Order: sequence, then structure tokens, then C-alpha cells
Amino acid sequence: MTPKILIIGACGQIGSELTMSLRKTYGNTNVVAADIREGNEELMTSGPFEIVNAMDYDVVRNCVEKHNITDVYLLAAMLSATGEKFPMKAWDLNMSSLFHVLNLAKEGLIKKVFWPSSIAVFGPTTPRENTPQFTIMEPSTVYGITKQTGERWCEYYNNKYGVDVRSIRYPGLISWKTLPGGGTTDYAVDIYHKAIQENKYTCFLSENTALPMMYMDDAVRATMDIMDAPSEAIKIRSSYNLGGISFTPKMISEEVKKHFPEFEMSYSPDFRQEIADSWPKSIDDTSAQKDWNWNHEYDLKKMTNTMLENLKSESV
Ligand code: AKB
Repeated sequence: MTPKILIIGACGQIGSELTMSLRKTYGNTNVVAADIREGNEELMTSGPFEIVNAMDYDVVRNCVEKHNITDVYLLAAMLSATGEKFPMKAWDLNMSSLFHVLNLAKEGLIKKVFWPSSIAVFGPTTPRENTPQFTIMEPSTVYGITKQTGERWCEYYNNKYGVDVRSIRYPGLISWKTLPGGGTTDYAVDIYHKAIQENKYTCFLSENTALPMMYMDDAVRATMDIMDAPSEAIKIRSSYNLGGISFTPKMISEEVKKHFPEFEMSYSPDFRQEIADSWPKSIDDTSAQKDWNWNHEYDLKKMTNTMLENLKSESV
């Protein structure tokens, strides 16, 4: 049976690309995009679009009932850097939206839930190299605390109420279509825009700060694959580690220099440095590989070529 999908937070960095991929696979009319604000023309006109405040249970429920939704992808969230500026808002948004969707699934109104977690669930006491699936988790950001708490609740709703919830710990995501907003890994998107516009970039992290990252096409594929997998294959109901590529600001600037030899990178670390220093440098995702055949495709070189090609053709 074709699912009827609702994406909450469809106008954001992941949502805008995931919505179009899901529409391609399941048909435009079967994928409802929803957000608190309007998005780009293509997203709003290629299929159903609704204004939805993810914190308002009645609005979310009405939308689910109106469109006979079976699967919800909940992407609305406040990310790590903005979360540090507005801790209570981050907690309210990230937790209330999750409870609304989990409770709709518990009541039997929807069948399947996707909820993204993040490498932010890890903290300064976590082993930072090749971070295991199961390890010490003491997140030190509000965003990380919401994601860690959310993981516990997802697992609880699955164990106690049989809710079919699936989740991935996204690394930093890199894309050219929609800008990220308020994250610590955003530098790895900004750098490409600034390389094209100004041939220079001042990075808010120091040159040797390694973080796990992933190109958007891989992240979208992972999201669709985990949702497509048979329920019994999904053995972890908190959230799966997802590795991708690990690189530093210096490594990405060297890759950019291959395209723009005059490109200049400087460093001016701010409050986001402390956040980055509390996160893993690289991730072990063998559980995802084993359970639902995950494998990433993009490396730093291929990602840089793709980013610059697309941003260049957009700017002419
Ligand atoms: C952030 O930097 O806050 C996000 C994330 C890693 O979850 N990109």
C-alpha cells in the first residue's frame, strides 16, 4: 500500500530535499509538505502544502486526519548553536513536537514515524574516534539533551506501545539547495558559498576540528532506506549512528583550493568551538550497515565537486 506521508519542517535543509525525493518515489499527491512558514516555489506547488505549527497538537492532528496520513517525518527542530541562545525554546519545540507525533502513533492515527537524532547526543566524555553505537552519552548542549531524551522516549514508545518509530543520528549535513540554520556544522556549507562569492572565508571553528559530516543525497537515501526497511530489521529503536565523512576545516579548504587556487581561509573560533569539541570526530555505523544495509557514497572530493558545480551554475 502506498503510504500517505506528512513531512513536518518540510521547508528546512533536510525537508526541502527529502520532500522532493519522497514525492518522486510515492507520487506528488501522497506527500504533504508542512512547515510553520512558506518554502520554495517547487516544494509548495508540486504537491500538497500546509502551514503547521509542530508545537500545536490540534493543528498536527487535524492535518494528519485531513490527509489520512500513515507516515510522519518530524524534521522541525532547533539546532545546536541557536539552542544555546534559546535553551527553553529549544527544549519546548524539540520535545513537544516529538510527543505530539509519538502520541498520534500510540493512538493508532499514524503507522510509522521518522524522527532525526544527531551526533549531538554525544558529549565530552564520549570516546571521540570511531564513536560506537552504544557508549557514554553525556551531551553538554541543550540540543544534545533534547536529542538524547528524545531517543529514550522513542525507544520507550516502541517497547511499551509498539510504536514503529525509526531514527538516525545525523552527522553535519552538507547541501546546496537550502541553507542550514543555527548548527555548529554549518561552516561546511558556508565555505562553498563564500568561495564562489568572495574567494575567502573566515571559519568559526579552528582548522583541525574534525567532525562527522554527510552530503545531503546520502542523508536522504539513508532516511528513505531506514523507513523502507521491514520493521523486524530495525533492531535499534533509539537511533542509529550514521558515519559519512570525517574532515576538518583545513581539509575542506584544501579541497576548495583545488577549484579556486586563490581561495583564502582564516579562522576565528567562537562559542561553537566548544560545542564541536564535545562531539565525536568520527562515527562507527556498522549497526546501520548490518541491520538495513547502509553505506555512504560521497567522499570529500565528490561532495566538493558536486557542491561547487551546482552553486556555480546557480550563481550565473
Ligand atoms: C548541528 O550542527 O547542530 C547539526 C547537527 C550535527 O545535528 N547540524
